[in-house]
Amino acid sequence: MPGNRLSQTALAALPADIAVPGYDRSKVTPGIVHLGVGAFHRAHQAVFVDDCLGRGETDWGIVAASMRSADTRDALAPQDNLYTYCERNGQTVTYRVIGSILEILVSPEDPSKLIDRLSDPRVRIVTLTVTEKGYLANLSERTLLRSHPDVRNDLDATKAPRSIYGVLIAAFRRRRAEGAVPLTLVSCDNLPSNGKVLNALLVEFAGLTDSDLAAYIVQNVSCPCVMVDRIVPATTDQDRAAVNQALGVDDAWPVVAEPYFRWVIEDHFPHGRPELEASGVEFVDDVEPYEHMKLRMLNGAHTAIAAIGQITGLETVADVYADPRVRRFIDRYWSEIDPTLPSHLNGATYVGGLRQRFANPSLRHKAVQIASDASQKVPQRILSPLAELMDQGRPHGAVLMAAALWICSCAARNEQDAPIIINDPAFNEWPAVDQRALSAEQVVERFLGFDRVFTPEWRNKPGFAETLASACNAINTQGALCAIDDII
Ligand code: CS2
Repeated sequence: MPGNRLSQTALAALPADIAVPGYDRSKVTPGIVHLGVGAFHRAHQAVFVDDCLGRGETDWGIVAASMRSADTRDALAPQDNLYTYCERNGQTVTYRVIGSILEILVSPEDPSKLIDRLSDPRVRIVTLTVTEKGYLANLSERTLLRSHPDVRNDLDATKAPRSIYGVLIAAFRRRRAEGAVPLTLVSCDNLPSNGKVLNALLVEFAGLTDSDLAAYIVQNVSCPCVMVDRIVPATTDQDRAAVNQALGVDDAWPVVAEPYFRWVIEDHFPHGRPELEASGVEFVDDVEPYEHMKLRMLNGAHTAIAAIGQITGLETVADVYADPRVRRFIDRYWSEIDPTLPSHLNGATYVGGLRQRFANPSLRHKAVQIASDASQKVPQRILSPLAELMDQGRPHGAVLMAAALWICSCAARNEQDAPIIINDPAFNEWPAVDQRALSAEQVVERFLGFDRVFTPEWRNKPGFAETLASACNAINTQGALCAIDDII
């Protein structure tokens, strides 16, 4: 019966169908520092690194760091940083204990410890999953939010760093002084051209205080772009109970994911990398086409589905997607997006897969989770293909409707009159709009002034505000599910 904790010594007694690390973890040395140790990292990159360690590449262990809370460290440290990766596809469930994370640090507790690890000459790669907001940037313009308190704090060398820039810059300074190879930085966040964006922001940050270091980064630091794909819902208490039942010991924080994954990486690793190909990771010259396809097809549709869930009160992606009106609408959405994608990628096969992935009822991927930080997701997922479609005079009714759904999902109450939970700090900093007290035209006018989402070009597009307001009006008067059906 569960009661004991998962740990290195508990591994030998786990049931035979639970896969465990087949390598000697005490011989693994750190080669990667990961910033942002959330569920996605633990169900994606850390699993493939675990494969590499199992194949004998023992110099690529991960030192993971949280840039904010101590939760993951507190859950995993008592279990030797082991955790269960649970893969769910309908009724089929598999469990595997992952051993690739050697240590977890909590940056705010002691940033100097993280800088020590980042300066370790054995470490050659830094991967990041800090989410869109972790870049402290105006992402449409690829510029730093220079007045953000964390940026201002980190520009002052006498203060303990808080952001990714503060710790990375301190590490680069040390590595350069000590003659260690520069790090390769791999952003695994859902941003278009993630590597280029990270590089530009880091150089901008360095240039504000140390132009020599900025030049060193430009010349020496490789930031390959990557596309990551795997649906990883937040772990629930039910998930924990099921995992603990299967293991016979307690794992305080397992991760649950779908079987599907993709990791496409530009192969620019001047200081070495693990042989991830053997796990199905793809190395290519140019990631942009893959990234476009995934961000616009999967993430764009996800954001639209999440908004429908927020407005209607339907809880999960599978719940929303079970409605035939939503499936028709999302099919239309994908067919509108398709002409914006590179023709050499097989969009039809990807869409076929997405239909199954969104319908997977065993994942319980909550709308509120995907809707979090939506103001930082909508520009690259929805508005940028929308702008292309409008400029090219192509059909775009469903994509425009997705933008309207997001606006209507930022209301105080849903169609069931229950409060809508909005986890979006950037949005919450913006003056509140009481959607019930205003007309759709007035609401849209206010939203078009939210320039972290709508750049000035949107305000100048003839007829755009009116069409968007009429879509919002349809959602508010007919209900979201009828309004999306109406445009088909
Ligand atoms: C989701 C993504 O929460 C979100 O914004 O759209 O996390 C999505 O599940 C992954 O990108 C799938 O690869």
